[in-house]
Amino acid sequence: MDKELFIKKANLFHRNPANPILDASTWPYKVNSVFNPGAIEVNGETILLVRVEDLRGISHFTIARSKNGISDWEIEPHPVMMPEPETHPEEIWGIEDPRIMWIEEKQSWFIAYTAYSRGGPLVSLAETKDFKTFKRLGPVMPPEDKDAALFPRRFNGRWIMLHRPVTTYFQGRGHIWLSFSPDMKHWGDHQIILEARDGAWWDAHKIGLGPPPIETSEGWLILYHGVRQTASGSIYRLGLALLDLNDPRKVVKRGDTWVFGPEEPYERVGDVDNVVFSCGWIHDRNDDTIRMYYGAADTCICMAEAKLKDLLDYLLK
Ligand code: M1P
Repeated sequence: MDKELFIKKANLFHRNPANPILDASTWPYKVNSVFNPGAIEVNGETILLVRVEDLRGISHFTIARSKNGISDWEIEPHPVMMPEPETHPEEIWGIEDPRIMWIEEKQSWFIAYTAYSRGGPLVSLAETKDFKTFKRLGPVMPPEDKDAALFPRRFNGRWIMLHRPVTTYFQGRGHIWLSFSPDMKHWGDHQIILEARDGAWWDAHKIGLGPPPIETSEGWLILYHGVRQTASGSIYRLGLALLDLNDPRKVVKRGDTWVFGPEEPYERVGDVDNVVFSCGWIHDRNDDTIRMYYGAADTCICMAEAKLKDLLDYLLK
C-alpha cells in the first residue's frame, strides 16, 4: 500500500474529547448555529471570531474567549460585527467565514471574510486592533469568490491573498487562486495555484483555502477543504499543501489523501451533513502543536490537534 495512505491511517489530527466545544445551546442569545470561526491567540488567551447564523439565516460575528482554548468560554453577549447593508450593500445577506491574520507592518489584525451580496458571495477585508471596533476596507474581489486569507507580509513590496473564485466555465468547480496588491485594496496578477482534481478524487469538485497559511521552515503550510459530490450530497474534507516560502505561487508539495474528514456524529449530521470546515488554526511554537478549530456539519464548533512536524513529515517524507 502507498506510504501516504498508511500515514493517513495514523491520524494526524486528534479530536478533542470535549467536542463539540461550542454550539447554539451555549450562546447567550437565540441563534440557529455557530461554526467556521477564525482563531488567534493573544496573551495566552484563545480568541475565536465565530460565524453565527441567526434565525433568519443571516450570519454575523461574535467573539468567544477561553484560557485553555477548549472550555470555560466567555462569549460576548452581543455580536461584535454585524452586516451593514446600508453602507455596505455587499453584506445584504450576511458576513461569513472569517480568516484572521496579524500584519506586523500595520500592527493590526486583518480579517478576510465572505460578504454575501445580491450577486453572490464575495471577498471583503476588515481591520481591527482590539476585536471591538472594525474598520472595513470593503469588497476586494467580485462574486463569486470566497475562502480568502492574507499572507502576513509583503513579497517584493506587494501583499498576497489566496482566494477561491468560481466560474461557470468550470461548471461550478472552484480552484485556489493567488493575487497581488500594492495596498490591500486593488488586486491583480491573478493566477491559479491549486486546482480541484477530477473524477473520483476526494477533492474533485471544488477546493478552497481553510485557515490562513502558517510559515514553516519548509514553506507556507496550507490546509484546504476539498469537496466531492456524491448521490447523497457533498462531502467536505481537509487536505494539506506546502507553498514556496519566497514565492507562494509555487506549490512545493500537495498531499494526495485527505487528512481530516467527517467521521463523528456531530460532523456527519447537522444543518449540512458531512462537513468539516476550518477557518482558523493556532500554532503553539513551544510544543509545536497546532490547534485546528473547525465547523462541524455547519452547526457547531470543534477542535482537533496535530503536531506541525507530523504534518510536514506527511507532506515531505
Ligand atoms: O456548507 C459547507 C460550506 O459551504 C461553503 O463553502 P464553499 O463554498 O467553500 O464550498 C461555505 O458557505 C461554508 O461556510 C460552509 O461551511
